[in-house]
Amino acid sequence: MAQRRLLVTAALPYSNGRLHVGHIAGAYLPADIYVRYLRQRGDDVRFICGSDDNGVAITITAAKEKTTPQDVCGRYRARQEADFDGLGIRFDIYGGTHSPECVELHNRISQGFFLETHKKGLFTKKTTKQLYDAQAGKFLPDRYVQGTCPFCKHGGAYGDQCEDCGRSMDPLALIEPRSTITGSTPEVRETTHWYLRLGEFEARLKVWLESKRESSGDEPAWREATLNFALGQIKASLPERAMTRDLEWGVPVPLPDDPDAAGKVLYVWFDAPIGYVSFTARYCERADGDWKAYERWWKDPACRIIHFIGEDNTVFHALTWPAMLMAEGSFQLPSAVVVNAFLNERGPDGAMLKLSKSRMGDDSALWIEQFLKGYDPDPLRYYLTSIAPENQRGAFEMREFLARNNDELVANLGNLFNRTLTFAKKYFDNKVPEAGTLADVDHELLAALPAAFERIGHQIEHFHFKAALADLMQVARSGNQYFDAKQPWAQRKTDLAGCGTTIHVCLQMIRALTTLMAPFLPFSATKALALLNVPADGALAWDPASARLTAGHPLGEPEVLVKKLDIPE
Ligand code: B3M
Ligand code: ZN
Repeated sequence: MAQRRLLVTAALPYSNGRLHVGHIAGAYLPADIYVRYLRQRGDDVRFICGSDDNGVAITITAAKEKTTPQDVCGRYRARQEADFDGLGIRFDIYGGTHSPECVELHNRISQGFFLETHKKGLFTKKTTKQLYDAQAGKFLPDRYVQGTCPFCKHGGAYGDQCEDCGRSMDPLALIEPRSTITGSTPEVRETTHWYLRLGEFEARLKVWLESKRESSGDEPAWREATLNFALGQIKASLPERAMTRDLEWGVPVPLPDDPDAAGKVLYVWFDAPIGYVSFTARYCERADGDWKAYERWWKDPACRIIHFIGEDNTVFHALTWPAMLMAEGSFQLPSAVVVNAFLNERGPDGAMLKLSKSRMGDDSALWIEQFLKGYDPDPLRYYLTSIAPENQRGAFEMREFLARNNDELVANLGNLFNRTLTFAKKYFDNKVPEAGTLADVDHELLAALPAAFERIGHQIEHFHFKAALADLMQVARSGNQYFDAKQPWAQRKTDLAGCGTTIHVCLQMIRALTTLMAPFLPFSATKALALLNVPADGALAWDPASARLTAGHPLGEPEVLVKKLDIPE
């Protein structure tokens, strides 16, 4: 297998709130599964994430919590990092667009990006009317203003985007706007900003997006919903968008000779995706002492860039960011933008509820922080992947989570490990018995393993994580069926060698399953290696030939792989 070079990113969470299961299911878990698989396969991959610290949302939280934006970012960032760590989501760098470690490099690269685009004449400098809160003495960009969406009539649309229909917004188009700072009705005043003429990129974006309908080489096609949404926006035509804001918090607009630029910063959706670049640069600086080495990832077509995001970020990753990259000109475009739909919560009465800060209580188990106090990470990784909103919205239900842990992870995957290992311990001196003479069914089962590596790998490559996991569970099920059919407990009394064959085959199966489950259930895979007494180093290579046990290999002490969870009445 040829080694490939890939840069994988997951959306940068705003550092003004906690993470819930919806965030994880949307972007971070699928990205982590993908990256783990690529590493097992032997690809050269870096996994980039960090906090989105700039922008209005953070300043609003700071005002509410009567503190500074720096303080808000620092606090939430630490909590988010702990959440990711607890779930086994491991980035090569977790940067922050305003974190002490990254802000200098981030500002420099973002400003360079802006200036290059400016030099090319792709911004229009324009004085326009904007909403202004006279009580607060502030212009009201983006989330500072809320009103009714003119398209879908959703009542809580923000000045930059309607989260209900996903369309990007002109704040002046909002029906009955109100300031989110003071609640007052804003007035209209004039201010000057720099607008990126997205319309000039429509034709190129269209060709590029159309090319993603089909897979090309080993680059998979994009999800249809993503393409339809993005192409639909182009069809309706892309407006020019202000890439600067009247705000103190953010990346200063780098036009020192222009008095109109004073007191302005770059729009958060301009600098946030550049965070992917600046964090890569910071990573390179840490790893090889040379921040410029980021170009090896961002400017070398031999590297492939994959963005994982939730559906509300589609406009920015499938249209604005690629247009920015085309405008600046020296970077390559992403190979794929992998978009998941929202995850809702299904209440006990079946009602679909939005996962949101305002609705969920502080101690809801759907906050990752809370969840990890009560449960291990793998059952959640399993459940979230099995209900992954890959093509439509999904729903989280606590009882279903518990039931699927018990009925699937424990009763299927865990059971195959358990029964095989206890049998080997009891009757084969805790060693791998000889394969002996293989009958057709034994052969078939062993021959199915390389095919499973191939198939599950292919599904992961194509971002079909849910299907890959279902396939993996099917492999485990076939192992249990084999065990049931062979009845080693009866075989043992009449045909000890045949019984050895059965256990040998089952051990090869659980050894293979250990590698196959590792992208999804990394903690369990590590434990499984210990149960099998296989040294961890290199043990999870995505290679059926190396995922084998030799006869006579001494096994570890049998222990339960997956714990049963209590289901409350
Ligand atoms: N912070 C939005 C979000 O968390 C935004 C993503 C930025 S990715 C460059 O939904
Ligand atoms: Zn709307």
